[in-house]
Amino acid sequence: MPLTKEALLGMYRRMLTIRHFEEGITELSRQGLVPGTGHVSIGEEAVAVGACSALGEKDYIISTHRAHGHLLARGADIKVILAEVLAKATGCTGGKGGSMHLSDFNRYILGTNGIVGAGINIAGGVGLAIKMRQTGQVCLGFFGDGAANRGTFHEGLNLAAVLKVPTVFLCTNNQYGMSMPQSRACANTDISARANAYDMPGYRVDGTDVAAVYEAVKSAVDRARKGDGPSLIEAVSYRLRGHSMRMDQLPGGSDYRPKGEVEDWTARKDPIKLFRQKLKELGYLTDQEAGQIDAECQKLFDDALDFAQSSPEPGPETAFQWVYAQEGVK
Ligand SMILES: Cc1ncc(C[n+]2csc(CCOP(=O)(O)OP(=O)(O)O)c2C)c(N)n1
Ligand SMILES: [Mg+2]
Repeated sequence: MPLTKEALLGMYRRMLTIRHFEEGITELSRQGLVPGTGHVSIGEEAVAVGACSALGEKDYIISTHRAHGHLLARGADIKVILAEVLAKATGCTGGKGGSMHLSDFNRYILGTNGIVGAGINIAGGVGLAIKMRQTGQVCLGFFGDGAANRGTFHEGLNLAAVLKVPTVFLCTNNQYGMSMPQSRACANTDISARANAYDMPGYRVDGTDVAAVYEAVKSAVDRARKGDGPSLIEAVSYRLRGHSMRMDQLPGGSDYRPKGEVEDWTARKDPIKLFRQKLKELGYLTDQEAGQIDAECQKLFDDALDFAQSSPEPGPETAFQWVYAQEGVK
């Protein structure tokens, strides 16, 4: 069924919310207000929103170090996420995890992970738990092109296929792993082609086209829910910012990219610009409405910032909290 006007506008709004959030924290990081670092997904918003829009309410996601977009696309509370990025006690892990350790169990977001490639296997394991419990859910595991070169990729996909678990493996190929171009790290840059080795469907989609991502993920989710096993999707996009906010602040921090490459992708393939254009062509959006949505999404960030900045820092008494499981506490 084609997406309705309301669904498409909702997706546009979520993409813009992610963009404002990540532009906002980039500025905060420049001002020294973000402890540690963080990895923004500017240019990759169509992957997060297209994929999460194809999930049912109770489907799980597992994510990576570059996760704000996935959390926001899945409906996590922007205030709680921003508070965590700013290491405040009101954040989702009480301000102790920061940008790379986000979760929202009420929204079936089981966590993000700074260990590249580790989430692939967790997503397969969650799929196995779903299958054993027979709950009819699906688990979507996000990972990057760099992660696809770790051994966990082979182990995770092979076992998931053997056990026929309801997991969708979604690789965001943003064409870089830190400063390493994918073309120098992969003999065959088509990651989706590896699906053949695991006897599962593989799809390669334009990751700057939110509807294309949605369609591919939807068919993989439908297949998983029917009990037909996992799929591999590769969403080809581009990281419009540096590897991390901190790396971008270093002199020459993005010198590893060919001159003009970022500018070219920004001009031609910014997923938000492309989607706005498409919505206008469909007659679903005017310039005035686009301006209004933009202001509303900016306000979501501004309100979240007020909340986070007026929140306390975690107290020293919380340092050992959640280190070990407590009896009777889930
Ligand atoms: C096991 C492991 N090795 C190396 C690192 C350092 N590291 C952090 S992010 C990253 C690049 C990951 O690239 P990719 O999977 O393409 O994700 P992207 O950053 O492009 O979103 C690396 C090597 C790490 N965190 N974990
Ligand atoms: Mg990458």
